[in-house]
Amino acid sequence: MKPGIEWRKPRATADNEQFADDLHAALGRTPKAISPKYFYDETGSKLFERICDLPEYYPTRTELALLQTHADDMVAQMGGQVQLVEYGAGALRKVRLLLDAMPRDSVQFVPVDISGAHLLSACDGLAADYPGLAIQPLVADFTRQHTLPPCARGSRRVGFFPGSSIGNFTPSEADAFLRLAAAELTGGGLLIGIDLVKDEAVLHAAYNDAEGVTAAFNMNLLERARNELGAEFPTDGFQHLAFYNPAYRRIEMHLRATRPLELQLGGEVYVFNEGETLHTEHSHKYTVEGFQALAARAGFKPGKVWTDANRWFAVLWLEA
Ligand code: AVJ
Repeated sequence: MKPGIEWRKPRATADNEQFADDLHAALGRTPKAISPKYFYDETGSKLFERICDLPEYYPTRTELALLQTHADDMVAQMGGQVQLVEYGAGALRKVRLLLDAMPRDSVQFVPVDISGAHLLSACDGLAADYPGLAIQPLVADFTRQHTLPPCARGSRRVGFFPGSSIGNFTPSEADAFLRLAAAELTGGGLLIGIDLVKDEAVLHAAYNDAEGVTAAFNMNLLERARNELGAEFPTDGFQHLAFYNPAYRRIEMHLRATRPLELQLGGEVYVFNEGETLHTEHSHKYTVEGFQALAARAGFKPGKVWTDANRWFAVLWLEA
């Protein structure tokens, strides 16, 4: 396998035009709602990394510990030569724990992320720390049709989807993603992290941190609209709202209008009543059994499961 970073030209999936179209659509519907993928510009990606280090935000820490303890066992499920595809790669922190357990020349690493500049600088850092590792970053929205580099002969393609990022999807979106993944990973498998159903107070604190980093992360969506699309709205017009919705077993994040107000975007005026929200994210929580059933319907065969003593988080191996 050819070592070093090979740069694949991004397709125009994450540009301003798409953001503008989606934001218009989001503000025009009732209730107002937008995809959380628009959190992740450069600033948003950095804020998310700060969230991962917050004392209240247990998922990152818990999953890192699982990867640390069980990397050998996880890698053993994957088989010899692999093309390792990380969906929503971000800072490339977790994958290092897997790479440390794999012979350098047995893996072709394909990190996929929507945030191009952020992905490339993360790849530079990874290449410096893992000389000789073949890295082929792909800037793309992995929920849409995308083309992975060809998998070398004799290699299995293995997906890595940590962080419970799948929680951002509704169950039907999760089903669609898992079907797409099962198709492109056929003959290999998927290593996926999921956040488990737990005490509501623990969940609530994780999305309402004392330092207000999660609030800034949520508000960054409006900052992007202002800076990139010229949106106009009162600066103090919105506040962060995050709560657990037990009926759907999910955390919901919203931007709530603190008073009746208008948001102008590209010649359109969108009205918010006092207390009305723009729904920005949901973060679904699962049981191991519930998630395995969802994955099985999408074409995976559930395998090993690793979980912490509190059963707050789980990493699952799924055969494709
Ligand atoms: C990246 C989707 C897993 O849902 O916990 C963290 C994003 N939002 N704090 C999550 C997030 C607010 C995170 N995921």
